[in-house]
Amino acid sequence: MDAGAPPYPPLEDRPIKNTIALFDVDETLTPARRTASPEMLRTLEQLRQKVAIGFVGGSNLVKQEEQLGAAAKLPVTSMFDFCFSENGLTAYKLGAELPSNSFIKWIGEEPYKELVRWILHYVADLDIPVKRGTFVEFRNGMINVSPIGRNASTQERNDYEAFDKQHKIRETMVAKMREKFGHLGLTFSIGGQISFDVFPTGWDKTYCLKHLEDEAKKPGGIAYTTVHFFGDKTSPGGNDYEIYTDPRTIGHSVKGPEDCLRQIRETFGL
Ligand code: M1P
Repeated sequence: MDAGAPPYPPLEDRPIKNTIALFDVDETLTPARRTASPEMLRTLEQLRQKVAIGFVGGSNLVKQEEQLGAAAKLPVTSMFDFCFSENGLTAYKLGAELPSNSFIKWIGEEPYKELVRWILHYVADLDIPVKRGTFVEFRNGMINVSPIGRNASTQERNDYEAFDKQHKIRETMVAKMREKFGHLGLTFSIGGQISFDVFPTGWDKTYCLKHLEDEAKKPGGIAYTTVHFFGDKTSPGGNDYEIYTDPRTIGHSVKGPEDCLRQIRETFGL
């Protein structure tokens, strides 16, 4: 998507106007935590001429800006009709913010402090090869917990991911948290390489579908009757699983950005 990208038809004039294509970000539109390829950006541009497009990511908007917007030298909110950050807890339609929701308001300060206290104690006692900084990242709609810390470099991430697969650090921690904090109605979701997300049950990626349903209720709004979703973590426990299996979507499981490109072309005849 360069500066001279063609304008897009208004949503109501898209050739297939009741259809939207939604994409996960990491390992679907981009390699994990890296930027989208020019080919991916061009393909999204072509697709947007036909149907509405959106992304739905677990990360916050700043990271999606780095991964998608920076690659295109455009604000990410101008590249997609719908931007759903933090599973849609922060949402934009055509560059304008939609109503948001907050994790801290939902959980309350005291239970939150108890949660963080437990996490930091647990991480302190973990014996893993490397620890960096930011073990709990506080976001609008969730917290993100990382045993190695979010300040890990790319190499440290890759090494940790392999270590975690072998020693099941995150899986074990999540199982213990489910036991300890099950009563709070939280979901624990391992979506990336070094961390897991914690959010109220139901605030998974299906949360963004509420925004689409709201569209139909607006005067002259569009009812998105066909919602395609493309994601890589579509197995049980992965952070794409719920939306991938939701009866309101047509799920496409991808093996990475190359495979995603292939499936977009095949699905939409590009
Ligand atoms: O989008 C998948 C995940 O990406 C990041 O995970 P990690 O840093 O572990 O690779 C995080 O932003 C996480 O919240 C998100 O679900």
